[in-house]
Amino acid sequence: MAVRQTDAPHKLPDKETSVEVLERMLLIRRFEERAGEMYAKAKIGGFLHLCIGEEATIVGAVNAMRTTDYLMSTYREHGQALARGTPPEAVMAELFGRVDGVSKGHGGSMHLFDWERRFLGGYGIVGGNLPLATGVALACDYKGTDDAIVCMFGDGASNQGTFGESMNMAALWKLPVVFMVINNQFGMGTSLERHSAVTDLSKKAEGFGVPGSRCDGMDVLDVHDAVGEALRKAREERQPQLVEAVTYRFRGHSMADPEEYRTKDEVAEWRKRDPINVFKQRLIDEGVISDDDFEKLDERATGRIDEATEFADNSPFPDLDSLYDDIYVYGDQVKGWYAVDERAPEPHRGEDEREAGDLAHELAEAGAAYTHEEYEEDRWRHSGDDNAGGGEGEPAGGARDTTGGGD
Ligand SMILES: Cc1ncc(C[n+]2csc(CCOP(=O)(O)OP(=O)(O)O)c2C)c(N)n1
Repeated sequence: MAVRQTDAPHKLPDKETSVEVLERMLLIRRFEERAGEMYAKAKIGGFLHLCIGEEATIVGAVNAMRTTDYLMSTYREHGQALARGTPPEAVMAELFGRVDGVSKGHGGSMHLFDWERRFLGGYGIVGGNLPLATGVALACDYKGTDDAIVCMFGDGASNQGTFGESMNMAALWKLPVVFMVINNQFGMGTSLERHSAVTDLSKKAEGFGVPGSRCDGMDVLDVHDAVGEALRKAREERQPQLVEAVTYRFRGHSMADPEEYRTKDEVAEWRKRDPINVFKQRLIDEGVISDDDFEKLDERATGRIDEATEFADNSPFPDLDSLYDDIYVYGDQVKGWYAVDERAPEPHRGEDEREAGDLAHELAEAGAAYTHEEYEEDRWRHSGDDNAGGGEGEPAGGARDTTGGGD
C-alpha cells in the first residue's frame, strides 16, 4: 500500500536538528522502557500504555508544530508530553502518583496535562478527545489567532461516533485542526482488518469534508512532512486535515496483555523497521554521527531517565487535603456522584471538602470497612433524593456508569 509522502528518502535536516530528533526519540524509548520496569516493581498503579515503536509518529508530528499550537492525545501519551518538552521528572513523578508530577499526582499515566506547553492531555475515553480538540480549534478561530491543534488518536478510535461528528463540525466551520490517526494496527487485541471496514484510514473522513493523507510512521521525516503540510493547510487555508501515520506497537496494549492476537514473527518483522534504528543508521551512513556518538547520546538519555526516576521516587504523595482540588463541578446545578468520596457513608461534595474537617478524612480512610452491599444500598438510597447524574433530569443511576467502566 502507498504509505509514504514520497518514494525518495527525505533530505536530512541540519546536523543539530537531526541529532535533536534522534535524542528525543531515544529519550522517549528509554523513558517507556523504564516506566515498564517501574510498573513491574509496583511503583506505578493503574494502567500503563507504552508507545515503544511509535516514537517517530510523535516526534515527527510535534517537531512540525509551533510552540503556540495545541496538542491533544490519548492515554498512550507519555511520549507526547516528553516531545512537547515536559521534563521527564514531571512525567515520571506523575506516573508514580507524586505531588511533583505534571498533574500534581492526581492524574497518573493516562492524564498527563501541561498547560504551559499547550499539551492538553491525556484522555482515557477512546475517541473522547476528538470533539474536545474540535472545541479548542473553534476557540483558536474565535479568538482570531492563527494557532492550530493536532489531535492524536488510534485506529480503533476512528470507529467511534465522535470521529464523524468532529470531522463534520471541523469541516463545516473551517477549523484549524489536524486529526492524526496513529495507526499501530490494533485496537487492544483486535487488528485493523477486523475492526474497520475501510483500512486506508486517510480516506475515512473524506465524506465529512476532511481530506486525508498518509505517511510512514516508522520514518520521522516522512511524518514531519505530512503533519507540517497538514498544519499549513489547516492554519492558512482553514481546511481541517486527517493524517494517518502507519506504524506498529512493539509492546502489548497495556502492561497486562498476553498478545495472543499476533505472532512473534510479525512483531519481529516490524521491529526490523524500528524508527530509532532506521534514523540512527541513516545519520551514521551519511556521516552525521559516528557509532560512538550514538552510544554517548544513548547513555545521556539513560542518565536523564535515571535522574527522573530518582526524582519521582523522592517526591511525596499528594496531601489528602488536595483530593478534591481541580475537580470541575457546577455548584448546586449538578450534584454528581463523581464529586463524592464513595467510601464515606454520607455524600460530601467536593467543593465542601475543605470545610468537612477531620471527620470526613477519617471516614474516607475508614471507607474500606464498608461492605460492597452496604455501599450499593447506600448509593441507591441517596440516588433517589437528589438529581444526581446532572443535566436535564437524568436519573441518578446514570451517573453510576462513570465509575463502573474498566479498561
Ligand atoms: C469509549 C471507550 N470504549 C472502550 C474503551 C476501552 N479501550 C481502551 S483502549 C482501547 C483500544 C483503542 O485502540 P486504538 O484507538 O487503536 O488506540 P491504541 O490503544 O492502539 O493506541 C479500548 C477499546 C475505552 N477506554 N473507551
